[in-house]
Amino acid sequence: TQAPVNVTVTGAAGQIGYALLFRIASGQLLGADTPVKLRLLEIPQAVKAAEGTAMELDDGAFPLLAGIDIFDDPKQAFSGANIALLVGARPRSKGMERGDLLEANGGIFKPQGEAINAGAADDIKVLVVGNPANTNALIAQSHAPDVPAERFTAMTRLDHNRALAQLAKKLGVAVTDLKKVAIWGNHSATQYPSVQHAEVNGKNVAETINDQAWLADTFIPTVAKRGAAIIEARGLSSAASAASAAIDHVYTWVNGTPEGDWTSAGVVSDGSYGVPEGLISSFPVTAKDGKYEIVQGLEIDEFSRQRIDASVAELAEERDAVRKLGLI
Ligand code: NAX
Repeated sequence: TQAPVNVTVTGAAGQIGYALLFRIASGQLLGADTPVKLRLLEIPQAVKAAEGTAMELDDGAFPLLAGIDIFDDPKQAFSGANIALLVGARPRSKGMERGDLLEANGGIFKPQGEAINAGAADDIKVLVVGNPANTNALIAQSHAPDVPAERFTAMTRLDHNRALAQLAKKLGVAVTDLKKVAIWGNHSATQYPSVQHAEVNGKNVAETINDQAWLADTFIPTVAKRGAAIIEARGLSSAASAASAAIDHVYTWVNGTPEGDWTSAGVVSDGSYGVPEGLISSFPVTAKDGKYEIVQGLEIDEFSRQRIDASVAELAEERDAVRKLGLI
């Protein structure tokens, strides 16, 4: 049998952690042949709650779960990590300015980036879920100079999945009938869920829907503001759907995208599509041989151009703000 893969999860005692850890333990992150060892990172006050989750993981008697260790020190938690899911972050509290939010998160993602640099396994793959996810990923990446930059990614797969679900409903088809939907830019309200290249059973989605007003005024804001709608309905932010998207992001990264389709992920820009090099922005991406690659050569129409530029401008502002704060 295969040696266990070390999976480090931060924010393990939180809502997303509670949904995520059981899916990892059951083999859905890496596949049914791969045993996993969990390394949970929490702040000291939440270690006890993480221990409670670990007790329940034990009680699942998962055949693939080879061990659970709990830490409050990032250096230990990331030691030997093959996969790191950075879920724990500092939420925006009432009256908090963006600079304060970025600074608080810098205090989390800088030491985590350093710890990954110091002790993670050579094949480390990092997914940042904790918000502001793209910029938190940039902070961590910039403190891990010995790790190839492309190993740091930010999650927009939940936005991608939300877009698939909305389109499938509108068209009366299964999500599996849809291909080439894309999320561009920041995981925030400025994100651009694009159907410009999307296909439904081989036909262009925009032409099939034939309702530009619905696409611009209903579809895009529904996807971009879905997080707020979930909070309004549930009284709590998205958790199981976010965990599910994190599973999808890593599973795809390791196992690849199907021929003729792509997915969406926040990855380090190489300057493609006018997105400044180094920003961690969402793009349409394919995965092959354990690598995400930005889909190249797409024609970008005028509507898409404006939407992409607006979201990328926000990312550049966030980068400038964390640079000013000395966080990158
Ligand atoms: P919770 O508040 O339930 O859990 C967060 C956990 O992180 C807490 O247990 C806390 O103790 C822990 N934590 C805080 N600082 C830490 C540190 N330095 N090291 C380790 N652990 C630390 O939040 P939850 O609902 O689980 O959401 C987690 C994050 O995901 C939030 O930042 C949230 O905004 C973000 N989300 C991102 C999404 C995305 O699509 N990228 C969607 C869902 C979610 O909103």
